[in-house]
Amino acid sequence: MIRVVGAIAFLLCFTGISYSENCPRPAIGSTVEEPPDLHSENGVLEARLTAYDAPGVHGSVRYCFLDAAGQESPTLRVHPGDLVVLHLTNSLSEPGDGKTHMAPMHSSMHAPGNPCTSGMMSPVSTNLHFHGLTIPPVCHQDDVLKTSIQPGDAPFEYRFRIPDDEPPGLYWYHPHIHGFSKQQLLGGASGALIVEGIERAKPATAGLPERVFVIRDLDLVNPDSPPSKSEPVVPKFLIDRDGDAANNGTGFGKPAKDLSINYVPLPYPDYPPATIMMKPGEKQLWRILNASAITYLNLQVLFNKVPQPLGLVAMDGVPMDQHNPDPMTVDPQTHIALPPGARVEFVVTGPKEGDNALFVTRTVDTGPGGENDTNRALAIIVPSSTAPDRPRLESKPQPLPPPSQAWLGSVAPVRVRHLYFSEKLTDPNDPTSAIEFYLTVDGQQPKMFDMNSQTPDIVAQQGTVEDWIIENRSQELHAFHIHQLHFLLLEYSGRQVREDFLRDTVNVPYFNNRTLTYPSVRLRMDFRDPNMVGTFVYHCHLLEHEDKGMMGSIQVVPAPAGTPCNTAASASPCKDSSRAIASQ
Ligand SMILES: [Cu+2]
Repeated sequence: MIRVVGAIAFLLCFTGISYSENCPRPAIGSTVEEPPDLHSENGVLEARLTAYDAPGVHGSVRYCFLDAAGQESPTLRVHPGDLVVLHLTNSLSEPGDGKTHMAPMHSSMHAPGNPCTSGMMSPVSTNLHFHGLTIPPVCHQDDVLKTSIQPGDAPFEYRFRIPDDEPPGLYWYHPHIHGFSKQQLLGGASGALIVEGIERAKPATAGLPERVFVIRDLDLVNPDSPPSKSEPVVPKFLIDRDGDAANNGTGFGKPAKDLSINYVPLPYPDYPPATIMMKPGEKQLWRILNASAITYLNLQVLFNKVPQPLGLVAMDGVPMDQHNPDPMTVDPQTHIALPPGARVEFVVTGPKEGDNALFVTRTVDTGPGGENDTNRALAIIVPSSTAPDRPRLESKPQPLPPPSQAWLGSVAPVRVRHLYFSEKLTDPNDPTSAIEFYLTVDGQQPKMFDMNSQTPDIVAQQGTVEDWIIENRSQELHAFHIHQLHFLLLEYSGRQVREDFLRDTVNVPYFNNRTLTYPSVRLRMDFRDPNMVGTFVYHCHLLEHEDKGMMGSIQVVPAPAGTPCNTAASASPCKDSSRAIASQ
């Protein structure tokens, strides 16, 4: 049951939003506006971004990035091959309590004051991670292990080139300050990045109007409210070990977090929906980013309570079916699960006049140790011939050249690695004691991620492909994410899956104490692109888990000299996969 009532009462009693401060937010129940766009020009996207914060309700803090024109968290629109130059200024002030918590997470051997090396990560530090892009893990490009910009630092320059073969699709940027990622993401510090040209890969999208919806989570606006009386009665509200509303298995009751869509808040307990305007019966490409810190989505579009087919064209920024000799036009689904960090792009047809149309998220069973991700409406879809015209994708696109590398599913892995997610009470005798979160290479000692460590947890070789089997030994879902690269999901919970697309973020099912083995996923990891040479991280994308240690580091070393694909000293990409062994 998705409720759409109560909006008016809610609007009257809600007073927490201010328009006079940094990072203003639209009113509850607003029409959803697209994020502002910054387009590259003549192959360059150069922009100024400033990180701001402002006090929110109940001691929370709002965060945002403003561009030079004062636009909030703009969508960065680029083409493959473009140069991106971002001048990032840190204007964070930690308005929540006015105190400064400078908590050095890195050894003093690194010069303080140098944003490339200080590793100083505090609530008022900032940096940027470009989630999904295959760009080098080095300072000024996509490093989050050392790069950290403090308030008062000179504008910090990000400068990188979008690879010529970066798949067209939806990517995103957000700060990645270890220990404080959750807080900043919950506050709204995130934005979309679109590599243009999806219509070149998926002709079914040519000429379609395009929408961008960024779904974020936030601390509850009304944490003390009882659930709406229109909901079924649920078990007594419990707090999970992370301090959030615990999964009660019903889809109702208090959620762990509220949601917003393009910053329009959707607060518990009545979830007054936002409004999406569409011309009746119009086909559109919807590009949806789950920028939540901890909330899973399970998206549906309902017309008169009937789930509508959503024609999937891309997941996690990568068009589907690109290696299939007989590609389907689109992959029709009636619901789409999206863990924090993931993206989906699909074709949807607008409702007819008179249809009762809703965009919703269904509950997700996050496990007995997980958070409560409830059923709720995101937006009413209003069919109207006066709905604004949206920018359209190119109607006669040049087809994208076929991929230059062999399909990942047909490349034999050079090794299999085993990793596992686990959690431990700091005091095993005290169930209320704090939890430590681990992501461990099997055989190594479980430990919280250490920003001071100089030793990578995994060393892999550029040019190769590996299979990783990742177990979940805890009783809640985790979302595995790795920077710099995509992978192919081969097995989920022991079952083979045949996916024709790549991901960079995937659910790992929880352990329910009733099976002989731990649930797992098997992933084929693609280390072929030379851009990823260097050291970077993999982690749980539930950011409170990442902040509390559920992360590891990997060093990708150049292929040895003399191998056919050696590009260690060369800028020319090694794309011929000649070192890869076809398995069939
Ligand atoms: Cu997790």
